[in-house]
Amino acid sequence: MDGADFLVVANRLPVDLDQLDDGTQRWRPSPGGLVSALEPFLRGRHGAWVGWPGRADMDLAPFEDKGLAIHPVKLSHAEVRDYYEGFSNATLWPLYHDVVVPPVFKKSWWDSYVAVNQRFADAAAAAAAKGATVWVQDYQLQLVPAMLREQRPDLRIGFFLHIPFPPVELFMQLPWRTELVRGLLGADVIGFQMPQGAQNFLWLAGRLLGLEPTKAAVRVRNRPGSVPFDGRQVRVGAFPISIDAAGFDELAQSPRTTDRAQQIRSDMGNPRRLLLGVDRLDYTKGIDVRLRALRELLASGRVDPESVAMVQLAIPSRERVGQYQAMRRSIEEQVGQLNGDFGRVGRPIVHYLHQSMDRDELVALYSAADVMVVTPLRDGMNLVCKEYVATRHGLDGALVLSEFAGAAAELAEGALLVNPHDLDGVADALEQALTMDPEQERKRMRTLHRQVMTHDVGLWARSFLDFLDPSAATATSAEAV
Ligand code: GDG
Repeated sequence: MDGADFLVVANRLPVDLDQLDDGTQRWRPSPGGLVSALEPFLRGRHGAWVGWPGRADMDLAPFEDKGLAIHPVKLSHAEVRDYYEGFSNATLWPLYHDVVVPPVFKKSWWDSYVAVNQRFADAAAAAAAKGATVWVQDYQLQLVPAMLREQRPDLRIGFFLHIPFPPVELFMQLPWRTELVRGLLGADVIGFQMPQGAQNFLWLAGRLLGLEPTKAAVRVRNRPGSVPFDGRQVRVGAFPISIDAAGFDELAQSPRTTDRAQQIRSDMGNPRRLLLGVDRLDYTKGIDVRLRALRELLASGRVDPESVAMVQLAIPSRERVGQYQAMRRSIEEQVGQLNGDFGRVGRPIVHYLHQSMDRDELVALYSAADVMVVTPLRDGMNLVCKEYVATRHGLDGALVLSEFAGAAAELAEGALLVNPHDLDGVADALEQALTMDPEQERKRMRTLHRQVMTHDVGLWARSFLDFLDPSAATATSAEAV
């Protein structure tokens, strides 16, 4: 295989390896927002994706999948435990999400993180053509930019962080804070979801490495800051990610989806108002917050249990990390109590699903729901709320949204914003959403819908690549919204 001109380096590949009953294996596309966002850039040129196939100890040669070169990176069982479940998900994840649970600092996890980042960098260095553009994704791979630049100074290297970048006083807890900042500075462009994240990073580059970053406020998309480092000018900006809005809109309008949405409501006994939560089962998502607020409304008689039902889809996630096991037990206990106290035979209040769902069924659920409840304690962006909005072509439905989701900056006008730490406030907003008159709903949803439809994932990718690789960004600008 010749070297690739445009590479994505991410913890996971865009395909999953399935082990079939007869012992054979098969690659299955794992369609996600990132894959479809980057597809035009990857397929328009000689594209490649470097990532882990999702199973330990697999020796897999690079292969081609519909014109895209796939480079699997091997992780041992110990590395899945230490690099992935350990340093990525029990150290960095809680640290970057406002220490919602205490992060665990362990030197052996850090050592594994360094070793695995080096392996990803080596794989990318081997796969890239001269002068190629490489876009590294997310918190699992923050050392890759510097490791890659060391071997391949000819490359253009971008990095995007999907989760929040924490306040500086929290980041400073990390024993390996300077190494991480140095790792990121190997990139030409470092992207965050929010201006505040970019600002925090610039401050740390000054504090930890004695550099002199720009002082002007960072603004979204076209006004990044920068910091001189190692003879280069590193751009540091804010690029709020989004969804394939047109795709969700189209799917929601298909007769199959509208029929299925009706079926879902009727299976639930046609509740007057249907609430919906969709989250990975993660302690940052505030699933417990909304359940407590709903309980409060039912217990005080402000909401009649006969008039309301809720679907909570909790997608299984990181099930081997201890903090996730405890949280799952507590949420399932809350669901049980709500149904025990306020349900009746054939009519539970909360329909709790701990499973993944295909995209068609997910969109049917969005279409069926009157009120979408998104209450994270901290979230880099939150795509679920944007997906819900994109499916509301009829302009009905209400969105209750945490101020602590990145999406709140863009959706403040039409959503009912809540502070997830203020239980009374969440209960008030839920009640307001449940009783909102159709005219008010329409007005709010029109604003939300317009915002989401005009700020899709293509805009996100193009605005980042405008700085990293302008020729790639303009090559696909014909597909602009
Ligand atoms: C991280 C950041 C940031 C979920 N379950 C199913 C399913 N999904 C899809 C949703 C949505 C995505 O997964 C979840 O994205 P979120 O943004 O809500 O949350 P995280 O997984 O925490 O993502 C986050 C994001 O990265 C992007 O930068 O917004 O802040 O934490 O697209 O639809 N899709 C299907 N079945 C499921 O069961 N088909």
